[in-house]
Amino acid sequence: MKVRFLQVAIGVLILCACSPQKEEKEQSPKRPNILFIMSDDHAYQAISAYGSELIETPNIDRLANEGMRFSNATVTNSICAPSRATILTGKHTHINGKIDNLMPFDTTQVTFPQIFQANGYQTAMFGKLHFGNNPKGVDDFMILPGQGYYLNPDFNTPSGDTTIMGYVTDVITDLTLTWLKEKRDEEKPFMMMYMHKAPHRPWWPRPDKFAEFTKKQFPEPESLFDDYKNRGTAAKTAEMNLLTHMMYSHDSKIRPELVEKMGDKASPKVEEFENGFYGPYGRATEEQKALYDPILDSINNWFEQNWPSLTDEEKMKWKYQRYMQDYLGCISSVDDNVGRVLDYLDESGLAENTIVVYTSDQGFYLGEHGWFDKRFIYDESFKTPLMVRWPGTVKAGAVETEMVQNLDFAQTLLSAAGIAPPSDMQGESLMPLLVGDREKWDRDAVYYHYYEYPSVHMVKRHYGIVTEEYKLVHFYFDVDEWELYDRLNDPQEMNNVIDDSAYAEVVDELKAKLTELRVKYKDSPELDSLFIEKYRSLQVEKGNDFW
Ligand code: SGN
Ligand code: CA
Repeated sequence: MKVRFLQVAIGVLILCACSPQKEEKEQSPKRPNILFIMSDDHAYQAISAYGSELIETPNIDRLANEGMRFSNATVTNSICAPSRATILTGKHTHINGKIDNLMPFDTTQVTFPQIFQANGYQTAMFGKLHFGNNPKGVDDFMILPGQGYYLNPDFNTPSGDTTIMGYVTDVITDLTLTWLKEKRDEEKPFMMMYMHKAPHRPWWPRPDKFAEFTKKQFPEPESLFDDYKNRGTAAKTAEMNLLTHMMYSHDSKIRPELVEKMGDKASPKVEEFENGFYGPYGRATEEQKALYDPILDSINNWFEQNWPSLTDEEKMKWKYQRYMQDYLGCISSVDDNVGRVLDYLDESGLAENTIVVYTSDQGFYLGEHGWFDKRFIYDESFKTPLMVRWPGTVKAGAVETEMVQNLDFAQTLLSAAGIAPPSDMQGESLMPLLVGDREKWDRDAVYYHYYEYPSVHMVKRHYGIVTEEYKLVHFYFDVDEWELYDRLNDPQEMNNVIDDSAYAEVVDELKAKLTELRVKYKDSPELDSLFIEKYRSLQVEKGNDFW
């Protein structure tokens, strides 16, 4: 109780300390608006500005062409709610407590929208939060409960719950546009968080995108058939391989009845398809089903005729294509909708004084290492897209290669708005990089810590240090294994060189540096053990059978 009171008191103090004097408020009518766009699981490999060979994303690319693209933006803990907690608090997850999707978020903590609100900004949030509680510090919000639905989504709002018919990416954008057009207070700058559910699993595109993308074939990544040789136990035991863990029905849209008939072991029983096939399809109206059915029929007919004779290699290839068709179909809608919002900013004249950020809550595997999902410190899930457009301040077409993190976002946005960030935030403002003053930036390593294990996809707990040249990782639970990757010579991270004597010195140096980083960010072996115990009791309480 005492601790709680203290936390609230500290929160109030922080809010007060950050409130500018009245004079300052009146003097700064030109404070920039902020439009923070975030998608869920949008891999940088699926953005053409990042050189994607899979899809064109002309609207998202505008932000790179007209602003700055960060080629080494990363997360501190590659999973949904922890990433969001880090973004909102500007703190590592072992400090804000949201170390995994399960752990409750302590809502007495200060989140950055509260600071904007206290400083005279009009604030709003639309879309996916995935926190288990409503956002604080926003004047208006409509958020999806939990993961939300692709079709005819439900929303939590300040005045109760509601359901809106349509496709989730379009609906979230409609809400955002309506707010900008009708609810915006022209006397105040705004800070809007526009957050997509797409392209989260189970990937369910809009009918027209489903029709369009199921006609396409995509280039395979080089490591699709990775056998995890020269890697540690964690890569070998993770359950996110397309062939063995991607489900025919839940993921590839084979009707559950057909999967049952085919007797496939990789997919659960029909009644377990709450989230998967019957999750989205079950919510479709008869009219919506009529649009999906012909395409589903053609996929299912092909599967019924051909699947029995496919080799494992052919099954893997087929699953990869189905995966990309649906995942990229979802992204195509995100791109169209980002375009709608950018067009409105142009038409309304808001574009000029609005900072637009595009990012994702983390990266994702698009078949690299044979995987889908995220969680690992390896590049595809460790990195995340980040583009910032700020006319007049950020040079158009700039590419920044420095290592930045989602940990830095809160301080960056606050600084951009002229608000002093609270001193206990753990990131760095990206302002020096945004204005091209790189000399003021001296970060040479970042820290990462993933916790959610044992859980879906079974990625073991690990922490690590990443520099431009190396990645040193410690898997510390269940196993005690270290891995080292030479990022410059082995960018695909296929060879763990921890035992290669040529790297002995590098390992010593990096281990020392990692210890320093753990101290700097206030992480420790004691906290590691505490979180294992907390997680174990939460899982047991929820009746989850991982322990
Ligand atoms: C769901 C997904 C998983 C995913 C987690 C976490 N399964 O459980 O594949 O890793 O969410 O994702 S599904 O039944 O929804 O397909 S997160 O983005 O929320 O962290
Ligand atoms: Ca996510």
